Amino acid sequence: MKLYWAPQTRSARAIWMLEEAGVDYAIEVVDIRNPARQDSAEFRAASPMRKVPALVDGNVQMAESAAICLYIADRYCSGTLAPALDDQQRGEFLYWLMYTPAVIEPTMSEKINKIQPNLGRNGWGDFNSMITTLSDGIGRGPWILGEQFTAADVMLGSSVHFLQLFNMLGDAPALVEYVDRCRQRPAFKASQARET
Ligand SMILES: N[C@@H](CCC(=O)N[C@@H](CS)C(=O)NCC(=O)O)C(=O)O
Repeated sequence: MKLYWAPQTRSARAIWMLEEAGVDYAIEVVDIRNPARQDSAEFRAASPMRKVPALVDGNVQMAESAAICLYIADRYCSGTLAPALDDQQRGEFLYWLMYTPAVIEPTMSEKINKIQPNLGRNGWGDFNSMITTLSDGIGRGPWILGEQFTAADVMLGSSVHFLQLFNMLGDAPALVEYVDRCRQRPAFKASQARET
């Protein structure tokens, strides 16, 4: 398995997920900050938008961190890092897995760029509702589905990690405790060990 990765990006999520899954992988660094870079044909096939992370696993070529996390969980750890297809927690798992790209990231972007949310037109609510909904969802935890850590926690945990790094978390004790728990995981530490 090959992971296309760059430091200080969302591709840390994919390493975290691969480490949780315990599968072997190789890393290929993409120099995303160089606009003149020459991407390989394989990378462009896996990631048509030329963004990291991207994953190649045999004939499987794909990008998008949430999709990669779901792929790894279903393909290699079904029943542990993802509820099985017939598990009644599957729907809730998918909701939270998608919460990062569908709700957290758009609302973060609006807040950073001081864009007034258009609640009626846009599909992601507003930043404060996003934080409250996530805090309520995590509740007492320890993980978003309760006792079982899943790929949804990789996506949410990395998002809360970024929120805190960007000083955007505010007064959200449940999220501060949650991200502290995430940071204690050996797989999270392995993903951060590669950052420079
Ligand atoms: N929705 C994508 C976002 C990926 C993304 O934006 N990656 C950034 C780094 S964090 C990137 O590769 N930027 C380089 C570029 O756009 O050329 C995901 O979650 O994987």
